Amino acid sequence: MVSKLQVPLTVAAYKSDVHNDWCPGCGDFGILQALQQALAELGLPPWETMVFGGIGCSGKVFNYMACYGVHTLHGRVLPFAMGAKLANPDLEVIAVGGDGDGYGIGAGHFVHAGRRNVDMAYIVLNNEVYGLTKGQASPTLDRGQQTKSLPLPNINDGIKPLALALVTGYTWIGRSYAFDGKHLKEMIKQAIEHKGMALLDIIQPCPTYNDLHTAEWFNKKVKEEEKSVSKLVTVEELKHDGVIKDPTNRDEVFEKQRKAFDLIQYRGERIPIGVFYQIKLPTYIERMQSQVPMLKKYSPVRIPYADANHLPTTDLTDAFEEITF
Ligand SMILES: Cc1ncc(C[n+]2csc(CCOP(=O)(O)OP(=O)(O)O)c2C)c(N)n1
Ligand code: SF4
Ligand SMILES: [Mg+2]
Repeated sequence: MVSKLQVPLTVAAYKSDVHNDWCPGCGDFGILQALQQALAELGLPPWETMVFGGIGCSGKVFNYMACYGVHTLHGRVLPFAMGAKLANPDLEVIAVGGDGDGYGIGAGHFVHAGRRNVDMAYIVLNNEVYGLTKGQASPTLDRGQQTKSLPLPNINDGIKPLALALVTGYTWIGRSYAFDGKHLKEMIKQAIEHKGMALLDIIQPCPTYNDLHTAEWFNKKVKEEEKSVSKLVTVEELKHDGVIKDPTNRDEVFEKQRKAFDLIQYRGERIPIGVFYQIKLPTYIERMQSQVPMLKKYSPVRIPYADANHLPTTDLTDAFEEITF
């Protein structure tokens, strides 16, 4: 269990002095700031927090944070992060990557992370393009859309990541927006605090390559009335409560899954944000502990492998005999 600090932590405690090379106006800035604020408000010590990065502009989030972190391989942020959490459940583990990273090349890991339900948060910065490699269509760009790097409109359908998360077992599923700092910070806090695998998909404008879904498009100014009309609507405004009260009640689970699915497919003028689905189910570690009782006492990194005389605590004689003969 990560210890919560009594003294207030400031956002500055999570800021690194690494030079930031994101483009001006990139939605990633808002997400980085909200993540640092969320960690500070939760009082999670930077030395017990690990942020893993995928490959892409989004994968650099951890570079700009003063906590432990690993820049992983393209599409492999989840196995790295899950491995760290399983080895040392005392760490707060957060994986941060892009839509190309997680829903494209990393799609296989995305599916299996759902059914494992490791206790961690996965934050996806969804800009519908491969930003770092100059704006090719990502798996979330819809058919017929043509962003500025595409010579012709996209011929593939876009996938719905939240729907994929719903059918593969993610136990907390939410969406937020990069430039709604208040909503985003609260959603990040909830995803981190949820005990199980949380997916937070964040709509992230990429002003350099996605010229269709810009910050202006999401928050359109109506000139005559001089006011902004947001494209976003909260699930609460749409009268949806996705939190399962009784995980053993199959009727409740199916009904809330069905409603969450309807909202994910929502074809209204506005795009829903918020928590679509949340259920409390045993985590991977809890299921492991029921089979390997020693894990209740020790996390894997703390299992004593040798006694005071430096002799191994495990008798490997039988195993060696099997290997030799
Ligand atoms: C195995 C492999 N294939 C391809 C690449 C090239 N590559 C680097 S980043 C990237 C796409 C990143 O897109 P996304 O995950 O959406 O992140 P963004 O830059 O949009 O934040 C690709 C294809 C790579 N680094 N490794
Ligand atoms: S290319 Fe797009 S996603 Fe990458 S830093 Fe620039 S604006 Fe952000
Ligand atoms: Mg992207």
